[in-house]
Amino acid sequence: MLYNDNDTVAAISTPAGSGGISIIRLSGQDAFNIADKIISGSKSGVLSAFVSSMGDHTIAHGYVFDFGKETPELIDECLVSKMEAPKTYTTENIVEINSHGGLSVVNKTLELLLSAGARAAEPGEFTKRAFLGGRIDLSSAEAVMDVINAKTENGRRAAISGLSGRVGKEILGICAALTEVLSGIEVSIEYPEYDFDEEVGEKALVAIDGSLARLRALSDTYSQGRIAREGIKIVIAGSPNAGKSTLMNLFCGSDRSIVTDVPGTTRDLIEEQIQLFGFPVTVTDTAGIRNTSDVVEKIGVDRARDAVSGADLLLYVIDGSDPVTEDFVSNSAESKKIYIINKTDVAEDVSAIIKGLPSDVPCVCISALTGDGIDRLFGLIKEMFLLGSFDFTSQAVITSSRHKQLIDQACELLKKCVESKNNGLPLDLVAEDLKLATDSLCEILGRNISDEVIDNIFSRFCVGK
Ligand SMILES: Nc1nc2c(ncn2[C@@H]2O[C@H](COP(=O)(O)OP(=O)(O)OP(=O)(O)O)[C@@H](O)[C@H]2O)c(=O)[nH]1
Ligand SMILES: [Mg+2]
Repeated sequence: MLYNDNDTVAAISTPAGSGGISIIRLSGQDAFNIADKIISGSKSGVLSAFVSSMGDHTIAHGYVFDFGKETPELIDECLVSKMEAPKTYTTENIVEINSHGGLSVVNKTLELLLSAGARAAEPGEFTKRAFLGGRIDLSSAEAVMDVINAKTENGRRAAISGLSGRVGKEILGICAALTEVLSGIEVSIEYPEYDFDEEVGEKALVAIDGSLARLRALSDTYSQGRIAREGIKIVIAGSPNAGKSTLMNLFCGSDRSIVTDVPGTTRDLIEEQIQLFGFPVTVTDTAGIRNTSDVVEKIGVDRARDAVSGADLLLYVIDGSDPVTEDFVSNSAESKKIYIINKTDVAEDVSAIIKGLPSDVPCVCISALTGDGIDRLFGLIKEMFLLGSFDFTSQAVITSSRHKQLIDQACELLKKCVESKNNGLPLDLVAEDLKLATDSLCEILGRNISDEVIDNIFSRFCVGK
């Protein structure tokens, strides 16, 4: 970062736009002096080091003034909170100004703070300061944005697992166990005359095995953690008139897509965010896939194919009452697929259709019109993604691909340690990989990592957090 981390920084911490109140936050060693330059305790605008004279962790009523004018101009009436370091969000001195939430008032107040000596905060800089100040580890800091962005129950639970330090604590515990092994090995290397090797080696194996099991369990939480954070992308595709839009509307619980009996009704992608079993789900309805010379419909079909390739789950709808020769659109190998035989309320016999489907892909018969079979479909989706069978409230859950990568890297290195030991290689070689594994885990907590990585993580934050 080009900026000096000792600067006092300011930003609007509430969302842009009009609201009942907005909060402008100021953090750094000069926060109180800077606030003094724009806030007065009296409506007449007398400067009296108002914020500096407030008690620690108190809130007071005051007025924001533009003292740069010949006659000080009253900008807003406000409530000011004063929080002295180190017991604050950033671990630094903090002033928060609760102002009336109009865009112009808030921007003017920020502008005055900047003229009085503050610097505009970078995205995530307040949280970055909390991390650099040692109040939270990097895994907790990263979870702050997840908490802000969480849109569903389980998203929130997974995020709070990170924020409350559950992940950090588990990693710290594993690091401590590995560090103990390392120091044992180092002692035995340093004092070869005592011949501890055998005993130290055995102890090391037990501890490494235990750590491996804990790390694998943590790594396994990622598939659920990722779903809780990012959700699942479900794409509904199939031939024209198969009932895709009717199914879409069942998912949404509203008439989101237009339904008619004219084949080719849906032409563009229709997307909606919903919640399924407490998880965020994006459902996309698509144009019926067929060969067409209609220019607009053709673009729609291309978009449908693109959407299919980016889906976590493809629901391929087949009209059970009038099955056309299907090409059973394939999506990428990693994503999941369910065949849906629709219109069972009017279809006579769907067994021939089922026979023609690949047997390794699940198939559900429904009537999107009456809702019959939809619970079976939801049940299958729940099973496929293990939704609902995971306890987010008490367990450490990883939601970040960075954490997953580092944990898997540490696992590989620990596996190598076990192999080296079993193959009779000297303990100092085992120690080398053990050290690297511990380093990987420390990176999750934000120890010994480059400024570049830190800046990159916080740049994804919003300004004001
Ligand atoms: N009987 C019956 N009719 C259905 C069912 N699902 C859909 N339909 C009817 O089938 C017709 C087409 O439904 P849509 O949902 O628009 O089909 P679509 O696959 O979105 O069609 P396109 O957007 O044109 O590709 C409409 O008249 C629906 O009412 C069903 O389960 N049973
Ligand atoms: Mg449609």
